[in-house]
Amino acid sequence: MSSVSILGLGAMGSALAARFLEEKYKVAVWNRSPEKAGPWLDKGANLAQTAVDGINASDLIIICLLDNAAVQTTLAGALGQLQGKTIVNLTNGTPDQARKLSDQIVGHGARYVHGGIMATPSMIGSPYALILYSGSQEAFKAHEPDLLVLAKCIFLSEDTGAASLHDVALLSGMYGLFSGFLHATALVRSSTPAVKFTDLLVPWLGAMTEYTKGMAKQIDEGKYASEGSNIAMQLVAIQNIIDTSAAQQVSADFIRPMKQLMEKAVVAGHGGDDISALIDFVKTS
Ligand code: FVH
Repeated sequence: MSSVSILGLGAMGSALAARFLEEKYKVAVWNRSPEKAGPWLDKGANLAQTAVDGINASDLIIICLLDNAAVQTTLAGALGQLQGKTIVNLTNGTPDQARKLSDQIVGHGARYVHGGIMATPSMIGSPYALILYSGSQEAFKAHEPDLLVLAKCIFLSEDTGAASLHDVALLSGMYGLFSGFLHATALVRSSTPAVKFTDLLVPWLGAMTEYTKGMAKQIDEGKYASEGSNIAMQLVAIQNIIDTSAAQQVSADFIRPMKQLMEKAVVAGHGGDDISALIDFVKTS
């Protein structure tokens, strides 16, 4: 019987534990607040009283806590028990945090893989779930069959920070989408219910998502010359969005930073370029 230890039974850790239990793994679970383990003990999991007990219970340890500071605290008293273990940390954080944890854990004789979960808890185990990995490729390969129980896997790099970098980049794209959705919906809300508006918004965003592929090509080639929708024109149009927001009593906080970047680009002589040229204006050095 394959075995795994799950440290962390929040919304995501619980979904991970549930999935392994479904696949008949021997599952040890640990959570700072042990009462959260109840439902999983009923389904056959074993309670680890301490994080050290959780680490001792299996060779594969999956950690999913709120942040990497919590991971650091949790592992602080268990570093001596890590020899020969594989630690897969699926906690969201920065690339540097992942690299530092890796150095510390590998220094205690374990293999370290960091993962970025591109899924909500209810998606775990579904064909839509994806987890990005980086760190020890050898450990990833050894446990890939176990990790596939949770989601599709993509191993990015032996640079341990790569999964977190791509994770936060994808989340940034998601928050851009959410901010656009929320601002657009707020604008029409006085006349159109949000659900009805998605009939227009979702296909439009789908078309614009396709458009970003052409933008990506321009960025990779460093050639931004516009064939139709230049920044100077869009700067006028974005002011109309801001003015309409004021008239609709909607904050322009989501959209104003975009206008400011367009202004910078126009001042720097890029008014005739496509919006992809803004990539050079989001760099801070
Ligand atoms: N839920 C989601 O949609 C996203 C999907 C993508 C990945 N994220 C990341 O997954 C990590 C865990 O998220 P979560 O949804 O499980 O979060 P919570 O339900 O809030 O559970 C948090 C767990 O962390 C434990 N914890 C917090 N602080 C500490 C600490 N100092 N020491 C030990 N454990 C700690 C907490 O324990 P307790 O409060 O129950 O005692 C929960 O087990 C996260 O990185 C997301 O960004 C989720």
